[in-house]
Amino acid sequence: MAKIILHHYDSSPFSEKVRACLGIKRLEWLAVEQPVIMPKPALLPLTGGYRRIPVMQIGADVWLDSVAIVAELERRHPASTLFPAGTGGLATALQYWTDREVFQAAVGVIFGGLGDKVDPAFIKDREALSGRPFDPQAMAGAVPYLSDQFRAHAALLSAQLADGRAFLEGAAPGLADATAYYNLWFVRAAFPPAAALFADLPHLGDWLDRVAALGHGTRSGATPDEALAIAAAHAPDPALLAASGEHPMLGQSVIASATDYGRDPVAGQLVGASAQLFSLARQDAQLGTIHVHLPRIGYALSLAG
Ligand SMILES: N[C@@H](CCC(=O)N[C@@H](CS)C(=O)NCC(=O)O)C(=O)O
Repeated sequence: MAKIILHHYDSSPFSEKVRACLGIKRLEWLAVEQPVIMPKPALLPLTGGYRRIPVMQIGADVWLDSVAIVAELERRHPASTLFPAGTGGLATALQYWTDREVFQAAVGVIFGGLGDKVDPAFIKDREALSGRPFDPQAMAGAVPYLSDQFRAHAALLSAQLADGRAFLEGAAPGLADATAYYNLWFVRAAFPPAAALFADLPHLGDWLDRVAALGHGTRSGATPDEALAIAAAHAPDPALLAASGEHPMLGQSVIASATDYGRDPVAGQLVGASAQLFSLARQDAQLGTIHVHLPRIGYALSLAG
């Protein structure tokens, strides 16, 4: 059976969410290091243009976005469930809090704090990614407000842990922990002074240690070229297609793109659509047919041409 390949980089916070889920499930996986900024010549042939990280690949099937990745991990490896309290819908929805509101506060706190220490090439790249100015020195002005926001978000986690539970949903860890964890991990790793924002909140430090101790599963490495060769050697698995409900564009050539940032379009034939997932079939000159799976929430579909 083809192995789980995670295209990531170590400092990527959304990848840390996925790595924590791999840890909860104690899975074996191959890490492929991708660049932090464009160009990404060994990623785009797999995704069809999507540049964000993380991306999961299994054979010639590719999942975009951490939300689709963790859902697929749960579907194929239900043991050590990511939903220990049976809260699949709620824990999934929780990601739209952490991945947007909390993440944006973390970015401001980190890069506003770093100010003129941020690499100009990174700034230029992130401006292209967001289509907006990315100015760490200007962000510095918003740091007091964003620090306040970040602490208030973190205090919600502290409140959830107040009864002494080990993890957010009780005795066992799950997606709620992985997704609530990664922004605090990001702040601690990328701009340690800002960790003071939440260091005194009751229960939080012990919980962070417990989530970190879950680890990342069993990680080994592969090169980008090896990952591309694996895609070329496989055909997509039809059993993985988003189970078809009705969608007016099924069977047609479509373009999918994120609606927040990193909107680079992915073109393909819509071959599957479930309540939460789209599956697109695309042809790559070197790799052959690739199926790209992406979340419905936060991605817009339009007819090609
Ligand atoms: N909604 C996406 C967001 C992914 C995202 O913003 N990833 C960051 C890295 S953690 C990114 O791609 N930054 C630009 C880049 O790495 O090229 C997800 O959950 O995967």
